[in-house]
Amino acid sequence: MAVLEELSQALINGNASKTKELAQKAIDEGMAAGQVLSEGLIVGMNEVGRRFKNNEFYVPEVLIAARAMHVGMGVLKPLLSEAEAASAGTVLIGTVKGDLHDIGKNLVSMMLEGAGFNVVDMGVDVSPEKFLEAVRDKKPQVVGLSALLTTTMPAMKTTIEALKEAGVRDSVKVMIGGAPVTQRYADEIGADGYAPDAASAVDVARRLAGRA
Ligand code: B1M
Repeated sequence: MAVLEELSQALINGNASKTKELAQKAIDEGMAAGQVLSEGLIVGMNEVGRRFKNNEFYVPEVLIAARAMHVGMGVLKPLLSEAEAASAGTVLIGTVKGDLHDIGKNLVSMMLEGAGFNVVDMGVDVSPEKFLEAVRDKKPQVVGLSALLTTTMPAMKTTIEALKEAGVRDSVKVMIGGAPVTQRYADEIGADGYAPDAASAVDVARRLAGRA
């Protein structure tokens, strides 16, 4: 089995030490960190998502796979960040209030860092007030909002409204994403950009930060 396929399988099996070992092996074999991420770890995580959806996997298996993903990402992160040293701008990113999903958001953060952005990661379950406070404090060019639940998508709208009410909406661009989110929803709530995946998030952030 090729190393990336083995890597995906180790992640699906939730074997964190094997995931770490294989991610390192792929790098040692000369593969680029971005390729190991997209063709190894993300492929594995997508399969985990598919099995969860079909009730072949339950929450514990998903959490164990998520831990393996985290460990694998630990190997790649410094290499992705090394790719471009100069800052392309600051992106403030977080998963919106009520939502605890962070795997996709972490991938987006890593890809942005790899593309030279200074990323301020606010974590999960971030309230509109916390986003507002951080916008005032960190003065980012772009604010990235992630949501994985249809029930938490409205928090994206509330966050944009909080920025508007505080008079800082015009000082930042807002980019949104997450599995249930669409371009149509972005237009509806007045976001400046939408990205369906981590790679396009980099292009959108570059455009919004005026670096495209
Ligand atoms: Co949850 N979960 N989950 N879950 N979970 C989903 C999202 C779900 C679709 C599963 C299902 O039912 N089929 C479903 C949502 C249904 C809906 O609302 N439509 C769901 C549910 C219902 C729940 C709970 C309510 C379950 C329960 O408790 N009954 C609960 C909610 C907890 C909460 O948040 N309050 C819950 C909990 C969990 C776990 C904790 C077990 C775990 C999260 C662990 C973690 O994140 N640390 C989990 C997971 C892992 C999933 C699935 C299986 C995988 C999500 C994931 O990580 N995908 C998911 C099923 C699925 O997606 N098939 C599911 C991989 C990741 C790389 O993709 O996050 O889409 P994604 O990110 C992509 C793009 O969307 C995009 O780029 C990323 C990389 O390409 N992107 C952005 C993401 N953010 C972006 C931001 C951007 C731009 C692009 O700009 C800022």
